[in-house]
Amino acid sequence: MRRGFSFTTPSSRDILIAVMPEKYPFKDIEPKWQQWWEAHGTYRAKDPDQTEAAKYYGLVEFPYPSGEGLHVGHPRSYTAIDIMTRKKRMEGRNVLYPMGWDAFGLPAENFAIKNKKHPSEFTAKNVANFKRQIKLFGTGFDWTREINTTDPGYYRWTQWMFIQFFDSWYDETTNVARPIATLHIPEDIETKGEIAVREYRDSKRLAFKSKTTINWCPKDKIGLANEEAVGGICDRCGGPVEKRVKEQWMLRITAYADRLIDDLAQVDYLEKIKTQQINWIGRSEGALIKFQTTNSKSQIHVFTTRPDTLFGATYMVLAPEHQLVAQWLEDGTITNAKEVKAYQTASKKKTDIERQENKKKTGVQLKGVMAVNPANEKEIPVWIADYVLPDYGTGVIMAVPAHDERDFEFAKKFELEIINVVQDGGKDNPFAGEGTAVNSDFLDGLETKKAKDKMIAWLEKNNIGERKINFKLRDWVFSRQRYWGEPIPMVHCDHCGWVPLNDKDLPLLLPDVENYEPTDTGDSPLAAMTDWVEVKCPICGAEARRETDTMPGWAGSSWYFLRYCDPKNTETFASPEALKYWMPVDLYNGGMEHTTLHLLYSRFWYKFLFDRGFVPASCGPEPYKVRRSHAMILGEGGIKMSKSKGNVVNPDDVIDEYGSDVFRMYEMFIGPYDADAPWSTHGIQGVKRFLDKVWNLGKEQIKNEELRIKNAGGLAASSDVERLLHQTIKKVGEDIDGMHFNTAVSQLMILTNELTGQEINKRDFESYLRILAPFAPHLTEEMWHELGHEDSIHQAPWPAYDPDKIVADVITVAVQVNGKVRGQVQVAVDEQESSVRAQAEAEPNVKKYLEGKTIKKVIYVKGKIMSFVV
Ligand code: ANZ
Ligand code: ZN
Repeated sequence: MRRGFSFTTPSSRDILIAVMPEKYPFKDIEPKWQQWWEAHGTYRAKDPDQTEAAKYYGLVEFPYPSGEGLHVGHPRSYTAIDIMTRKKRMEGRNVLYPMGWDAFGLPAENFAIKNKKHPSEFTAKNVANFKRQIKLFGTGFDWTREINTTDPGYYRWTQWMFIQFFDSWYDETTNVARPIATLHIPEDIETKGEIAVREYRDSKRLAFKSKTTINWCPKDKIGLANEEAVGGICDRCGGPVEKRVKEQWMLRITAYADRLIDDLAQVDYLEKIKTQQINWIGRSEGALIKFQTTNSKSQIHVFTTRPDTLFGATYMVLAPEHQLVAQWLEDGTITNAKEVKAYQTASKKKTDIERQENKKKTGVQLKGVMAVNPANEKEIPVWIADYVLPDYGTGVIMAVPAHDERDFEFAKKFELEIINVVQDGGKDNPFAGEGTAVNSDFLDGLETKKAKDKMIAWLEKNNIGERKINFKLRDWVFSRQRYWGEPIPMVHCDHCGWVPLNDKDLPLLLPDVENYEPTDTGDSPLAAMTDWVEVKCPICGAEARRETDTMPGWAGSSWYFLRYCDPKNTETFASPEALKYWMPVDLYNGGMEHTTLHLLYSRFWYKFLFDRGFVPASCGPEPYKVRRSHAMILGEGGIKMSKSKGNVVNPDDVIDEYGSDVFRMYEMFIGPYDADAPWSTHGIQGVKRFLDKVWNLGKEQIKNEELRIKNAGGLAASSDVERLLHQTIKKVGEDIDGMHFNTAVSQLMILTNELTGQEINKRDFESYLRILAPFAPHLTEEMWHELGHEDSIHQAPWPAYDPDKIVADVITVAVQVNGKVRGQVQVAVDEQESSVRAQAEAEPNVKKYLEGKTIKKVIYVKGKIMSFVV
């Protein structure tokens, strides 16, 4: 292997090299240092008992190891957080920057179905490829902490955590999850006997079975969470989603809805991330109102955000699939059954989005039943219409056509009564949203907010309604009828109901099956494995059956950041000591596409573990202190990279041609970190030239034999260069902390140009290398060792800048009042106008001329004159 430089007696060849600019020889250098770092454990995080240093935990979302390998978009965030964690390490922090694999998922399963091979085979191959690629990037991950969600040593804990959810209920009075054993059983339930008690407990658990209408993809044969079926379109295949009723495991994330909103105040997330989370949770304040019905004993409950408009409710609308409709069809209350059933069938075929748009208002009145408006005792008709969704609020609305647009259109079409109950006085908008209540008896004259409160008080007093907060957030469907997921560690016994496995029986391994195909009945392939399914009940020993659903793809990623803290622990998912030291995560980077699902799920999961004391209280209630988001790298010309467009840039090719340091540096230089940026061959060549320049600059400095004997305080470079160096140390440091990587790189380019051809002392040259090191770790490591160091540059201290050496040049600005010079002020060259003005106004002589006068006009000629007209 060729050495980068040589301090031995120069041969004629060396002299030649010294005068001819070289290309940065990345092929020799980069693999060498990658191996060296691995052998020396350069990026290994120390366990808390091995260090006194403060920690820094940087995290990037771990990838799903797909068959395609990494995309040039992946290393953008890996490199960004790599740079930040490298700087923290140089600042003396004990850094944890880990990587792993979120490896359960559909592609591996589809591969298994197609090839009749175990999905783990495919997964292992992809993981190896991803790892090879990531190592090429030179990212400083601590590979000794690598995790894989499909590893039984990992999913054992995912299963254990599921059992803890099952073993918990949510105490709303204290707002924490508690062991189910602490749940108070009401007396009337107690007296009903054991089964009633069990059902009561089961109804309160945080993991519970529930019959729900689920989104069913007929093509993938899989139940989807609401968030995977947005707009009625399957997230996986893009096909239409149907509704099906199925018994599924659910996690009660809704119990945490308020805390998931409120605790956002404690964390530093991008504002758009907070907004998306808040909107997804969708908190609405209003009231639950109970309407009596004629010809039926049933009441109709509605959720409304506008209880103040109750006097204007002239009809009601149920979602076609509402349970009351089925009940009334069955008991014969409904007299136009045929028409009603036809409408139900038709609406099943529409997606949620189509239903909400409901361009042509459709609906059918339920003949044979009327509702009674509790405010004025008027009988009002009851309809079904698909603009009312079954899974929001109570699935029923009180229609107030005067103040709700959709109700208005519906009422117009079907000639239903419209009563105006809010008047804002404007004649252009007689149907106001908010304003003063009218035609509303005891509410008349009140503004909306007061009217709402008064109505709610009235409802509560008369026992016909109550204040109610409603959320868009649904409980988390935690069942999949697929093979390649964590088996749910539950057994159903006819005597004991749902029983969790004992700890000693974990992990419950995913058994080998012959056929990976889901069944047409919707059950997972595990259901066909009689031997596996039939077990003895862990409590009573009777014949029982295992759960055959597996966990959803989001399970393993909901707590992986905890496992990195202590990945090899076999006694617990992570020791309290490790958690106390490492948690919370200092910086978490990931895609905006994970804001509403993964981020919400993992915050919920963490809060639950925190409530139950499995995460020490000192870690705090939030897992991530800071959340940032990277943007996309687009194809050349700004179009999204995609296989079909043939514009996908493969990182392997880029590294082969330019090396890792150029690749890393280019990805940081490509544009502001939070903005999408197009890949550019021209751009990467510019960065390549820059690193060649750095290489030659370094070579010259090192060639200078004197450098070796110059001590740190020796010959100083010119003061201009020195100022620029210190300014650069400051700017690069601040830019890294603020994630302005592109401007840090430009500043390094400016400095490199300035240094080229200059004689620099060793100390300054080393400072230069050290601030470059996070961006170009290989090149700088090579030079660092050539300078005689034996330790890694990545463990050398981050250089400090000298504030005295970076003072910007000062200029004098004349201050005029009404055209006459009255004074002058000294300001920095790039001083902001507002600051110059403040200093000018404070100048004692100027102040005399301004006092007691009104400034009519201010003109600033940058760097020259500040002129006031009074
Ligand atoms: C009466 C009313 C009068 C309403 C008025 C609005 C305006 P957000 O803010 O999104 O929570 N609603 C309730 N459940 C529904 C369902 N399942 N499908 C469709 N619409 C439903 O919206 C709450 C409002 O959405 C509720 O308040 C209800 O209409 C409607 F001038 O009740 B409102
Ligand atoms: Zn049993």
